[in-house]
Amino acid sequence: MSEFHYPLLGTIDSPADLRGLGERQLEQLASELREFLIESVATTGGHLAAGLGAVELTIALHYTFNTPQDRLVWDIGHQAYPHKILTGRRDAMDGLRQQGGLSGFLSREESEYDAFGAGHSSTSISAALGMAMAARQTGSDRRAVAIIGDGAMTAGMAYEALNNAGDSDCDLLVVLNDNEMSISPNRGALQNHLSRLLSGRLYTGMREGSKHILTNMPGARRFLGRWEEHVKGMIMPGTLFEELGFNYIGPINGHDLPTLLSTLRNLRGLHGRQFLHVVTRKGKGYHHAEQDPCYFHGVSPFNRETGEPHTGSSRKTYTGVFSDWLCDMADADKRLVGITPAMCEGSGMQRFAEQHAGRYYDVGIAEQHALTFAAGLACEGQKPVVAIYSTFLQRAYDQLIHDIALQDLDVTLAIDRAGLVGADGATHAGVFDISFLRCVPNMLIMAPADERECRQMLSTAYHHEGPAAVRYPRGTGPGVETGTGLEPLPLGKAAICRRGRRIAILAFGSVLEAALAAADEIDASVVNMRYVKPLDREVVLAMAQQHDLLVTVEEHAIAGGAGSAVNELLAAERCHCPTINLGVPDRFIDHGDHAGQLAQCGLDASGILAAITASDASLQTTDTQSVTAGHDKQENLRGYR
Ligand SMILES: Cc1ncc(C[n+]2csc(CCOP(=O)(O)OP(=O)(O)O)c2C)c(N)n1
Repeated sequence: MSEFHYPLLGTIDSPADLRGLGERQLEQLASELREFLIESVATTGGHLAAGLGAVELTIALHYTFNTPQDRLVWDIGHQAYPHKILTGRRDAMDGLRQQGGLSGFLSREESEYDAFGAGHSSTSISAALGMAMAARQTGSDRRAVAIIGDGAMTAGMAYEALNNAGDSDCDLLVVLNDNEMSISPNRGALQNHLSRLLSGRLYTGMREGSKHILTNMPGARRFLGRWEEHVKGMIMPGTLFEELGFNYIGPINGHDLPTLLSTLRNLRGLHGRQFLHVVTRKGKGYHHAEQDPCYFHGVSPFNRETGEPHTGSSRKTYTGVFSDWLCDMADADKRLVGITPAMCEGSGMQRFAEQHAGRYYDVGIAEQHALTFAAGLACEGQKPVVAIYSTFLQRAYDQLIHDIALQDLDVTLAIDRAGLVGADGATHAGVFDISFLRCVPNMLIMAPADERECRQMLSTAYHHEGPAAVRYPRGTGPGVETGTGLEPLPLGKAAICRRGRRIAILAFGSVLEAALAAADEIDASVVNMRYVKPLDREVVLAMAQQHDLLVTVEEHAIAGGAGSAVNELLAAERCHCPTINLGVPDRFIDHGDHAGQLAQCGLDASGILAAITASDASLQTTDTQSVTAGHDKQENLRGYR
């Protein structure tokens, strides 16, 4: 970092340094911070637009609150790069989202200023409330502040927390950072409410009402006097947040530092539950991001001047395969409806949304609701397709069991980002879905090995009457043409890809290519299993009978995964073929490049080969139960049977 470019920012190694600056210097700091952020993300890639919008808010919060003693709980964490830069991580930003470098989200392990780890949405108010109550229990005067976006405010969990807080006697500040955007424009009645607040219609003539309310708040008279001098916004009765037991303050301009500082300073002195509505512009200060905040929400490395990405694969991603299939199937079947919990772009639903606006639902960051909403549609004969990331499906587990599977409702789950997800890291890893789906009765679960199979499996899931899931990985596959057909695959049938000797590899989904490469070296048989549920029993049992060693491979947690399903089948059939399960070991895998993550887990060709060689050698000397190991590759060698 050049001190020439960043004369002030270069002196800030902690919020204490920041608090040593005079208020007049903060504008310059904001402009340096913004420049640094753009330069940094242009090089590393990552989340940009939200951080740009939160620059002044971040400075004002650290300036006013005594962090890390006071707790700042950022929601999701994608907007927290300015916070990282101001809290001692400035010089580490060049390793952002890379192996061994800074996380793209928030991590308690990474910094004492990250009061709460995050990556998933809408947890901040609950966590900050917990901290506020803990402070009360222990007699501490530390403050707890949740900073949450209008997108994150669409999730039920945020209201569960407000509802709980509204009935407690905690000191809690919730800052709503409202930029009218989720990843795409925010939707729903809440956004309409916020827009009405912004338009000013609601607060005309309410000044007197506010004063009346404030006289009943401790210290409020003094606060009102001081605050009104600086702030154009005001405390209004009648907002949703007032009804939930908070004092609503705002809306105020989140790029106006003097206003932010005086408001926050006053709020820090107030007890009770405060709700500050701050209005910001997503992408603020970088022309390209202001023009297209949706694209600049999360980007790969780009040219600063033009805003164009440096690299881009021309190959179709699995998301692209889903996108084409969805439009084609929607053309063929008028009953199809598409649902996304606020991930239109990420899930590849833009074209569908344009072409079939009447059958497209962005339900907000509301995964639980998305599934039960789909269940309701299915009850009435519609054919819902829910596009959802594996990691976010975790939020909707009871809805899947109780509302969909138990009633055997016809819902298709298009599960994107299944597997390790590279730079997004542990918070976003999709490595648990097989475990939590396959124990649910009525589920059909498939994992494609290439793009063509992905399309076929989506059709299979769609035509299957009942809940069905296709889990496909982030990024591109081997590059197989998908074709244009909409026919289903035969149900529950695996495909034998290679006949070899002694060893059979049962590959589930994306790992097939690596399994084939490993098998070539040792002349092993390879099966593309295709279905996790129902398993192709015949093929598994035949492979077990014809070989000395079975090897299951999947880009998923070993615990409870597809390999476990094979183990269960073999045990039930009293089939004693030695088996090893390769997959993601029992620990969280940090961010980094995807190929590196696979190698770390022993899921590339050489890792698979190494695991087999190690097991095969042990087979000569022992017929016992386990292979112990020190590092990840060997941890995969779980249990001979
Ligand atoms: C449970 C969950 N679902 C979806 C996401 C993906 N996601 C990340 S940021 C984001 C939009 C957040 O919007 P907002 O809170 O308004 O923040 P902004 O980016 O506008 O500052 C979404 C949907 C997530 N992180 N967690």
